[in-house]
Amino acid sequence: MKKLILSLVSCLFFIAAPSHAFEFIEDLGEMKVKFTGSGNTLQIGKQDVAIEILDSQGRAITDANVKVYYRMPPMGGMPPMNYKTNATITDNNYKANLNVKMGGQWNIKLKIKLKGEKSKNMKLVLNAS
Ligand SMILES: [Cu+2]
Repeated sequence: MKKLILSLVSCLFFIAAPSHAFEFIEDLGEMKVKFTGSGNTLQIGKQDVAIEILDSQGRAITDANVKVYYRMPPMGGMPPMNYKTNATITDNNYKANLNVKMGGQWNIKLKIKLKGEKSKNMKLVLNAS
């Protein structure tokens, strides 16, 4: 199952990111979420990732509350690693600074809360290197 997810993820990279940047787009009900980073995949160490949220008309939603959770599941006697950071908005884009402590598979969850609505999650798996 992990292998399947990873190969799906690499296919997405191939389709969505021919150059040096990853980009994932998902429709979460009324909003469309675009998650991008500057590397081919997550880099080990500190980096900024960007989250763009568009409404059904394609207009940027700039007053959402956006949190990025990133987690490495437990492996070989290593406890799970859990991190969370708040994204801040600049120029219609939410930015979050991640500090990825090690290479391997990370589960990413973008938790997005629009005013007066329940929060919605976008989940993906990235292989940091
Ligand atoms: Cu690990």
